[in-house]
Amino acid sequence: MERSSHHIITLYSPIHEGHHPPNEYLHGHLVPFFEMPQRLHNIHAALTESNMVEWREPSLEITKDILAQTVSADMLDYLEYTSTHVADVIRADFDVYKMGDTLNGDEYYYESVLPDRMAQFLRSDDAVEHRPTYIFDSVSPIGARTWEAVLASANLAYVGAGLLLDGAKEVYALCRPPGHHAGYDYMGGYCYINNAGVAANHLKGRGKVAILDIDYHHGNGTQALFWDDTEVLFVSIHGEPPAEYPHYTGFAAEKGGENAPNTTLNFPLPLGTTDEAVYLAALDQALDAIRDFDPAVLVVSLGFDAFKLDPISDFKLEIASYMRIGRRIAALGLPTLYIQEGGYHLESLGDMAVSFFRGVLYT
Ligand code: OKP
Ligand code: ZN
Repeated sequence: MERSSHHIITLYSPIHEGHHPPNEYLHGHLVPFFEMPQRLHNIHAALTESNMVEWREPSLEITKDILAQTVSADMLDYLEYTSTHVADVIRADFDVYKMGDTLNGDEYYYESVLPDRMAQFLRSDDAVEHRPTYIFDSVSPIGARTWEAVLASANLAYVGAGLLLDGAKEVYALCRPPGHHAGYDYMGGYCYINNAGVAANHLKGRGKVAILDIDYHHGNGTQALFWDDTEVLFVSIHGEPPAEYPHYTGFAAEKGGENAPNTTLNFPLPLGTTDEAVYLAALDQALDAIRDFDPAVLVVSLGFDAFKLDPISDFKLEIASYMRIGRRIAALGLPTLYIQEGGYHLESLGDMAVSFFRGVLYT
């Protein structure tokens, strides 16, 4: 094994800390919001100690114009407005429950309405005064500092892509909130803007782009963004639908739109997959498909939730599995942007990040 001498450029912004929804709803109980700031603090501390990374805190380059390639302008406006006026937006709901005087500005707007895009009988010409909806579940709440956190997160992906365009070999965008469940005009699953999508759209200037999504959950948003795009290959390994979230996508039969057949490739694996060999065999097939596609660059949606102790997931990978995964991905030899997605076992997140990037560096 050859020891490589360089550090991995790692992009980070502390602005994510302002986005900390208080809880999720679980069958009548409130449980902690699993997608919490401490996740990144633990990864940050472990990587700092490992001495493998070069930290950078890039300034904001992303703009609404740049984002318009990946996200509907109306949804961006909705997200910004809801975040910056959150108390106004939820006041009427609180008043109905005679709770108006409990508002303190620290609330989060939790969507509880079907997104417009799923409302098949809603017609614009008979719309009365109507506030559009874009969020497909109750785990992408919007608070006063969500907008700036989401922008900062997408910015890391965008700046990371720019560094690859400038010749960097690998970059890690330590994004939070994650992005892969967000589509062009919908948000959900802790996600608001699709960071991998923002990066891939930027990288398309360089040539074909492959996206490998190894988060435990299917990246439905990323898949949808590039569904009919011949220039972008989307490959995902995840807990199988319909059992696993997001439940309705990620079947092996989903292979791309009619103009772009076989540019989507899904590897749904059974819940409870305990055997690393099963996972690595799927990964090897995924990597073969990427080689065949012959992309100029690779984007990895990097989740750490396939780990055996992850509280909301059901694969059984070990910490050391991540080193093997990192080594295999890096062996492709492609300029690669790693984008943080999920991973919720707080105590192990740092160890997984270190393990993964050891694999990447010591190929
Ligand atoms: C985000 B990422 C509702 C459960 C919702 C959402 C999981 C989102 C995962 N009962 N769980 O892909 O890590
Ligand atoms: Zn996930």
